[in-house]
Amino acid sequence: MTDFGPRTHPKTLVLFDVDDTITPARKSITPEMKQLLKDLRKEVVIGFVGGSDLSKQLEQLGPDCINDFDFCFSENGLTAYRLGQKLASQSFIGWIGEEKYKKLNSFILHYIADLDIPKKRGTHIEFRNGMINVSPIGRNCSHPERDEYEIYDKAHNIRPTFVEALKKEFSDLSLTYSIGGQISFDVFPTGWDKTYCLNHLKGESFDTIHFFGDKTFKGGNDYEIYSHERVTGHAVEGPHDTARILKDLFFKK
Ligand code: M1P
Repeated sequence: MTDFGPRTHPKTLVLFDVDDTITPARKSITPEMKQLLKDLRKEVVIGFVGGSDLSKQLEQLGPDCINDFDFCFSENGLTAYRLGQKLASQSFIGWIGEEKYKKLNSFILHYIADLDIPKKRGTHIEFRNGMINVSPIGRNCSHPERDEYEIYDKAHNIRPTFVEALKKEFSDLSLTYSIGGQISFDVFPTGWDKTYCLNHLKGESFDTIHFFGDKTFKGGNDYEIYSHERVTGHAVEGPHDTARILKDLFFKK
């Protein structure tokens, strides 16, 4: 495997969730966090593993994020880059097949059509490489509308109820439904959670893999990787907390 270049701890990898771990939810990284990660990259090997697709991470982490991190794992690692080079991966449609996907897609669209919620905005299903993302309000909503929807969703249990209906209807499919953000949930084959990215590290020789995430509780989309036996997990309450722990772990004199 290619050398990562000089690092104080070349056998330590630090992986980060994105939303609410190194950026505010669906917002851009701050210059302070960007600098901290740049400094950290002199100490250890770094990567991110997000549920979102790469286009959103490019918006949030900057257009050069593929080169700012040693590993970029989008969609839990179903889209992956190592030192700026794309790695081979599987696809959701290849796994599920067109016929079963059509049934899933139609059920979701009918369910949303019948859903009585205050606002609907469009792009209710986002078809990605390694998963689909389903949003009752629709991904075209504005930032104030997403904040408003999140509160409504919590009060009326919209997404958990939706997920239960899908589990019942598609009990023959080995699918996982993950509520990782504010307005949507991800649907992917069971096992294609964030631990999927560890498959890309099999040929590497890290002796420590740290992971930082905010949704590390059971049911959260960081839970599986946070509690994985190969990983030292850190539960954080936001980017400020991530920064605090990083300074404590790697920059304390
Ligand atoms: O990274 C967490 C989640 O971020 C987005 O969720 P939402 O738009 O609901 O806030 C999505 O990109 C989702 O896929 C992802 O898991």
